[in-house]
Amino acid sequence: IWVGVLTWRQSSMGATDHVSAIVLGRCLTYTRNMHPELRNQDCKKILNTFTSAFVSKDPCNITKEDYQPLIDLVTQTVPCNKTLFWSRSKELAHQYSGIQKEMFTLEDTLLGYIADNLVWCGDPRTSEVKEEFCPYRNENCSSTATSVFWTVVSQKFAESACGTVYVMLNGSGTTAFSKASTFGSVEVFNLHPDRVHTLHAWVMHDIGGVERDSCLGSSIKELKSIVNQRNISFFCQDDYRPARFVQCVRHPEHPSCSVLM
Ligand code: AVW
Repeated sequence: IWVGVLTWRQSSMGATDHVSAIVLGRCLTYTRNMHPELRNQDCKKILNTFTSAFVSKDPCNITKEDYQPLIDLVTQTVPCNKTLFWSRSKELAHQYSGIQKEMFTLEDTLLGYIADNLVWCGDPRTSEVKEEFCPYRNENCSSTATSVFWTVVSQKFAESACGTVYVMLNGSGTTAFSKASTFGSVEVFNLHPDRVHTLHAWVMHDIGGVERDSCLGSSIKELKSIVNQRNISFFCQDDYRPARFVQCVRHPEHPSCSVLM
């Protein structure tokens, strides 16, 4: 049934070729190889539930409810104190969680893993995954299949977090914290204060790059105030050493990478 979905072509608008095959393959890799404790998950069913959320629908008006069956189907618990959010720091966050294997970014969970970096959508005129292209998200097309997916899974990821949670932020961009980001608009507001007692922020700076923002900057003050208002404690650390050492792999000679620093 899903063979028809395999005919995606790379397009100027950036739809991913072979989304269904990739999703199925990643699901099998994750549940059979990386996390055998999830080996009972039915990857074909996960794929069908995933595609049902958006096929035959207007690619600009996907709703959170469209993805609810997928969210209900795939339940995975991340251990307390092991959740790592990120904003503008995806690559480093993934490198860090790839080494510190007990930490989970969203993309280290099954739902995040199957969709990482893919672009997909449907078309009301067919029951197949759309070929050629997917519309970009903009003011006339605010709820794309891809963007709504990340909002929904991010919300669920934050809701189920517990203990101390962590966020890796980028101090080399304009602002380390942005209220417009998924972290700032979805995840922060879906932490449950009865389960999450502390948010720990790591503001990382590119080695040899500019330091535009830091724990002392106004964007982090804003984050602290939002978090404290929600009765969650807040701590911030610039250039958290274990993550800095990951950056040091590419810059071993930099002074900040010396053990004496
Ligand atoms: P951003 P956000 N693959 O760097 O705080 C493709 O400003 O907004 O960080 N696209 C993705 C993925 C992914 N794996 N993840 C998010 N996106 C989209 C999820 C999404 O629309 C994680 F748990 C997002 O707004 C992080 O804690 C944008 O790409 C948090 O959300 C990345 O923008 C990162 O989102």
